[in-house]
Amino acid sequence: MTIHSTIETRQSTIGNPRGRILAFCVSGFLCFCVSAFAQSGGGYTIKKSTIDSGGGKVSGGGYTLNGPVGQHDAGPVSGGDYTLTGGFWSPAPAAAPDPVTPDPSGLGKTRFVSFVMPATSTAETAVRVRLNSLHHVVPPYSGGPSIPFTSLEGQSRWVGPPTQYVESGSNPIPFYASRLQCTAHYQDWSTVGLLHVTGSAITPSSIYEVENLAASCQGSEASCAAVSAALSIATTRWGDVRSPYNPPDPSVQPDISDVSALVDKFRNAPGAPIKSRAILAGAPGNAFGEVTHEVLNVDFGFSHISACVDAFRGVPYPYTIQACP
Ligand SMILES: [Ca+2]
Repeated sequence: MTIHSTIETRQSTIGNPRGRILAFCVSGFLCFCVSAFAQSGGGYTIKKSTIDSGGGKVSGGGYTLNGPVGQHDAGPVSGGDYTLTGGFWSPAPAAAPDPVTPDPSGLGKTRFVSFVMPATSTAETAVRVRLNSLHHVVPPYSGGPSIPFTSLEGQSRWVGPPTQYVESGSNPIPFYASRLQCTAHYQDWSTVGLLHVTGSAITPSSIYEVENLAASCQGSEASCAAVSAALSIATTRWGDVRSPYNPPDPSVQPDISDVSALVDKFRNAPGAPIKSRAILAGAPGNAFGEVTHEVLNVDFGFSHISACVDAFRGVPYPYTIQACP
């Protein structure tokens, strides 16, 4: 005959009128009750203590008792969308930071995702970009197949340190941009505001989710529960820099108005798209077509107009995504 039971004992403290008793009887045959009475006498004090683990098999006569005693693992345990904080004295779980919020312009971009960093706390956080849906082009490019990136879907990248740039030498409106990287980067983002993020993993016709992770996640980002709600951001079709945008518009883009918008940007005309929307070409010689510091730091060039004209002709997106180790 085998009887299973679990006994959990609690603290005993001076000042606590009586100790706690907790006993579970799994079988109907035997009930164990363990009492911990208040300890007092003389000048002695018994402080908080736990009984951890220490269970095992006890046999006698025809009986066997398998009994785990006390609790074993206190603290947070995560799985799927759930977090269990276990134990009598486990530490309080770290609060999730505030989420990033949408770019108030509401306008899509081809090679950037833009969002507003929360200004509510100066605590360090890291910003994760999940690659949910990559380069699913509808309708397809007329000049050839799109590069499939589906094998990278589900991966994440991290937002690197922000740098301030200007729209052009003659129009020094400042903006912040960051590049994606493979490792988490923690900092105080409270003064950044609107942030434009680029990288080889930001491709046209894609969907991303952006999350903000508390500093307590450092080193255990994959299982950490102190994560904000996610903001979903979609990129527009290759070369699509001015409304109408696909998506949500189902039309083939870019059209002639997109090419015209980039000519306006080249001329610094009023109403031209901002850099994060207008930049299409990557750094010369960069195999992944990365939009580097070098590209962001110079005035808008003709290479981006040329890329838009190619896209207008139906030429597919030419760049690939750099893998992380
Ligand atoms: Ca357009």
